[in-house]
Amino acid sequence: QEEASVEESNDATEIEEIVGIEPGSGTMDIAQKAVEGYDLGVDLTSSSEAAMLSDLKRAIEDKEPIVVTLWQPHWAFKEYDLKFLNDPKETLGESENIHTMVRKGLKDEHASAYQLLDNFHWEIEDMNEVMSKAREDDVDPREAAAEWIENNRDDVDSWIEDIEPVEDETIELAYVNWETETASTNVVALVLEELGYDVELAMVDMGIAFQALSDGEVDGMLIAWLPVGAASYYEEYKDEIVDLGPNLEGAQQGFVVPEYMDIDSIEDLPT
Ligand code: PBE
Repeated sequence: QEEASVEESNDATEIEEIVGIEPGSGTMDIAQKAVEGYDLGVDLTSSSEAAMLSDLKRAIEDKEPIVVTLWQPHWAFKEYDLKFLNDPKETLGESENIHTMVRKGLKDEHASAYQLLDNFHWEIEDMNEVMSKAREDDVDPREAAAEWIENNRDDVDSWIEDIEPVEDETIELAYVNWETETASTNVVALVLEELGYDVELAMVDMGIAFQALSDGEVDGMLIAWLPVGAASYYEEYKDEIVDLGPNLEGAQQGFVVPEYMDIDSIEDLPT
């Protein structure tokens, strides 16, 4: 009996939808392009990171087939046995870097903040540590970030050495309510506070973040996955913002399925 149900769960022809995340995300933009590029006969449904993760959890508990849009770093890969579907057309961002971007004029107006944002650079394991901390110990992201800073003082010191502390200056960072971006933004916010800044965090949609940065309404953001994920937004706004380059390298986005599913490639999905 067990075998029969496993058999069933492996059947990719049962797949009718790909469970996506927030409309307007880079992820949904490239997922839509992949659905078109591979001519898939499935619906790409939008939801949210949290709703996608609870659909994934439920499917795994029931050993049902499911395809989600997901990315690495993410604690989901630690918690479940998951695999990225191969993406031979390379539409989904197999090797992504997360870029730091600031508004024009920041360098002149808040040189220390600019310097820190330019210096900020960490590894996949670091981001995973902050995300997992927040999840497993159920602490708020600021506390998880503070703990990471405590445990990684040398890294933080290398970012801030030679930077002049400030007084009575405010920096506003835009971010999107995704666990990856929440982790990095909270770490940087705390280090800016160490330098003496008042830091305001604006949680917005990705399109709004790009627009606010290009209008100079916020000072910086750490959310753009490139060269693929945020490419549409980046193309639209790149002349009005300053790209400081990657703060993390080797991230990945794609269509992800539980290991028990018997498919390996996007090309195995129904067309
Ligand atoms: N994400 C999470 C975001 C960035 C990180 C992959 C969902 C996106 O670019 O849409």
